[in-house]
Amino acid sequence: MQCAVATAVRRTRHLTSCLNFPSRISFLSVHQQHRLEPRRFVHEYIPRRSDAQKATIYALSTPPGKAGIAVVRVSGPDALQVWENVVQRSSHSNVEPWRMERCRIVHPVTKNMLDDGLAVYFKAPKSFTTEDVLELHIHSGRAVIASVLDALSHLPYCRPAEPGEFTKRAFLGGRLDLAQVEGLKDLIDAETESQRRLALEAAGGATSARFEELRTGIIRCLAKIEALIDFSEGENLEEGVYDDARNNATKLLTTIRSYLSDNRRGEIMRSGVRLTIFGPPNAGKSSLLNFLARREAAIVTPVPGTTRDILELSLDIGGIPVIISDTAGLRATDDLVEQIGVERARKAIQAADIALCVVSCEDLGASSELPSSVRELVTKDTFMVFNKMDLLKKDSFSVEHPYRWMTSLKTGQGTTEFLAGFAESLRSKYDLDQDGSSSEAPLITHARHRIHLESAAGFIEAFLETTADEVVFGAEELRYAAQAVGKVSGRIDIEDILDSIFRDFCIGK
Ligand SMILES: Nc1nc2c(ncn2[C@@H]2O[C@H](COP(=O)(O)OP(=O)(O)OP(=O)(O)O)[C@@H](O)[C@H]2O)c(=O)[nH]1
Ligand SMILES: [Mg+2]
Repeated sequence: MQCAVATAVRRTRHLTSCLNFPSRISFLSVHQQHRLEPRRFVHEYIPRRSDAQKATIYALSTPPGKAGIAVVRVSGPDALQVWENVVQRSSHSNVEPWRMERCRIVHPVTKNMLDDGLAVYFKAPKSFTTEDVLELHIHSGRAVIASVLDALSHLPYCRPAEPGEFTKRAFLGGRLDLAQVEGLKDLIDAETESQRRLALEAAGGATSARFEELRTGIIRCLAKIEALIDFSEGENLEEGVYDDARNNATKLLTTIRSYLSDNRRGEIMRSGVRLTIFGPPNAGKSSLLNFLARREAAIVTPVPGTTRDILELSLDIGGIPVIISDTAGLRATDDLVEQIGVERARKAIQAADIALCVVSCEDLGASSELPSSVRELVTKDTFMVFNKMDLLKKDSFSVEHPYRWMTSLKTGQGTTEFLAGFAESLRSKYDLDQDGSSSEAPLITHARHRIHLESAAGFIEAFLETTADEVVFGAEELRYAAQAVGKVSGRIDIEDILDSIFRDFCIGK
C-alpha cells in the first residue's frame, strides 16, 4: 500500500505541475486562473553553498574599544590553518576542538607576539556557522585589536567578513532558520525585559516550531487531498477523506485567524509601543515627557506654543519599550510654523498605538468638559492626564474615563500613582505580567510574518471554497498555503515533509 501511495504522490505531483502550462490554464475559469497565479512567484529555496562561502572570513565579534576581552572570530575551511599561523602554544599536541587554550597570538609573517590570550577551535559542523571556526580571545584595546586584524589580513586565504556574514552562514548551513535569525538580531537589539524574552523565544526556535506545526498541519490536509486525486477513481478509498481535510483546514484557518487578531502585540512588544502625547497648548505635555524621561529632554516654558516639532524618545516603562512623541499644543493659529507643528501632531495621534491627552485642570469647562480643541480626538482608549491639579480650585472633579489620572507635574502630586497606573494599563493592554513577560508569547513579531500568515489564510479560504469535484485546484491552494507559512522560517520546500507524512499515511485515516 505504501508503495502505491508513493507512486500516487509522484503522479499527483506531475499532474499538479502540469497545471502551470498555459494550455491547461486556458481551460480554467477566470477565478481559477487567478488562484493559480501566485505559483509564478513561489521560488523554492534550497540552501546551497555559494562561492563566497568557501572563503574563510574573520571579524571582531565584540564592540571595539577598551574592555577586558575582545573576541576575533574566524570561520571557513581554512580556520585551522589560521590557527597554525597565528596561535602559538606551549604544547605540540594536536589541536583539541571545543577546548579553550592559553596561547600567544603572533603575526603570521614576522612571528612577533601580538598578545597573550586564549584560543578555541570549533570543528565543523558543531559551530555557530556550521563551518570550522576559530575564536581568538584577546585584550580589548584599540592597538591590540588592530594588530590582530592586520595580522589576519596577511593570510591570502582570509578576508574580512561582511556585516551579518557569520549569521548568514549559520542560516545557509541550516543551523538557524529565518525566524531564528530575526530572533537573534532582536535579542542583540533588546533593551527591555519583554523584548529580551520575546527575542529569546524566537532565537531558540520556539517560534519556528509553532510555525512549523501550522505548516505540517496544512501538509497533512494536502496529503489527504492528493491521495484523493489519485485513488478516487476505481480504488477503494475510505469515505470522508475530503470532509476530514476540510474540517482540519477549517481548524487551521481558525488558528491562523487567532494569531492574526493579536492587536499586533508581538510587533509592538518588539519595536516598542508608539505613544503620542497631545493636548491643548501649555497643558504640561513637555513637562510630562521630561518626567517620564527623568531629564530635561524637551523645552518647557510658560509660553503657550513652545513645542513646535515632534520630539521622540525611547523609554522603558514597566519593562515595556515605549517610543514617546511630544507634540505641539493643538490650537488654531496664524503662525505658519506652529500650523505645521499642529498638523504633524494630528498625524502622530493617528499613527500612535496609544494616545495620551494632557489637559490642564484650568482649561476644563464649568461642568468639567474637555476643551474643544481635543474633544473630538479623545476616545475611550485615550489615556487622560489632568495636570496642574495644584491650581484646581473646585473640590469636585467629575470627568469619568477608564484611563484617567490627576497630576501636578509642578509639585509631584499624583505622579507616582500615574506612573504605576499607566505601566499597569500598558501591561494589561498588551497582556504582559508584572516583569514584562507574557503568559503566551505572541507568534507574530515581524510584519513579514503577518504578510505570510495572511496569505496562507487566503489560500486556505480558497481551498475551502472548492468543491469535491475540484480537488486538483484545492490541492494547489493548500500547497500555496504551506509555502506561505514556510516562508516565515525560510523552509518552503515541502517535499521532505510530504514524503515523511506519506510514509505512514494510510488511505482514509
Ligand atoms: N502650576 C503648574 N504648572 C505646571 C504644571 N506642569 C507644568 N507646568 C508649567 O506649565 C507651563 C507649560 O508647561 P509645558 O510642559 O511646556 O506645557 P506644554 O503642554 O508642553 O506646552 P506647549 O508646548 O506650549 O504646547 C510651564 O511653565 C510649566 O512649568 C503643573 O502641574 N502645575
Ligand atoms: Mg511642549
